[in-house]
Amino acid sequence: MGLLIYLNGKLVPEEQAKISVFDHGLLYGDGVFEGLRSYQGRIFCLEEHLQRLYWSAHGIMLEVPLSRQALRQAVMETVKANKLKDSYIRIVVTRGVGDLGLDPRKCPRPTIFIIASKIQLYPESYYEKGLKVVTVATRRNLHESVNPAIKSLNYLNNILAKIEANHAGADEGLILNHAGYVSECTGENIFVVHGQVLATPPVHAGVLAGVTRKVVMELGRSLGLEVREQNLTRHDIYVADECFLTGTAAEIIPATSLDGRPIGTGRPGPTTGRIRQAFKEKAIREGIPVYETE
Ligand code: PXG
Repeated sequence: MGLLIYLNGKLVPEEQAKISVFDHGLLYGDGVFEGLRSYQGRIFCLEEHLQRLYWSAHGIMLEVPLSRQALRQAVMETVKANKLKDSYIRIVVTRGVGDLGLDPRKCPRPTIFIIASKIQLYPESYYEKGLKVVTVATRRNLHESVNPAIKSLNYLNNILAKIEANHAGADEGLILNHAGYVSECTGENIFVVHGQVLATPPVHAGVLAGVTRKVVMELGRSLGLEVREQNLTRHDIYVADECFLTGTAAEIIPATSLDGRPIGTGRPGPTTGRIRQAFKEKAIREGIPVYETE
């Protein structure tokens, strides 16, 4: 059976969930999105994701056509309608249908849809052996252009980086910013472990303020690590004890080589393991319940 998709206020079967070819989300990538997960019937970090969606929309002067309360409800209903316990949820808001010009004033009504489904970016074995990462030539976009802190539908920069990584035979691409500092990977934030220090680039290095990133920083502190947001160079990763990537879809995944050089022992390290375990426990404990009768 197909999925039920929330589209502009209604739940419709996926075959009927169609978008106009005049939608500016499609014509120009004019829109924003979010990706969330539910674990055991609880939506993890729902408020943080909603907040970022409204900020992303505000950043491109797009009005989300639902109040925060109504959107929260719509997300819950979409998960419920598909009877999902462990799910990946995508919320997309586009500028809506307009004409063939790019002027957003010609788009009177934003389009909104929510897909509740599943996602697995990497097979389970990759979480045990770690990812091969290569530095790509594609640079992170400047803040003065589409700010990387906006989760917009313009992901071509990230996709080009992913293609470069694919061509190099790697699992992920490390993207540097224009100053040559580390920003993030194509759809994940990056962390390094040096002794008792857990470090990740600051948002101003051109990274998305990842929800998983924030949770991991908190978990790091509660595990007694010194957590720093600081500029990192590739050298900092080459000489790290451990490295891992974070994202809602990928969760926490070890990175065990960069540019063909093993990181640390070349195998996932103990600190990454402790953080992964703490994350799993928090995720099932703390989400917002979708099904009241539990
Ligand atoms: N950086 C970027 C550029 C992202 O797109 C993250 C970091 C992690 O953020 P959260 O809040 O999820 O911890 C993301 C989110 C994919 C895919 O297929 C990845 C994202 C979104 C959609 C698809 O890898 N990542």
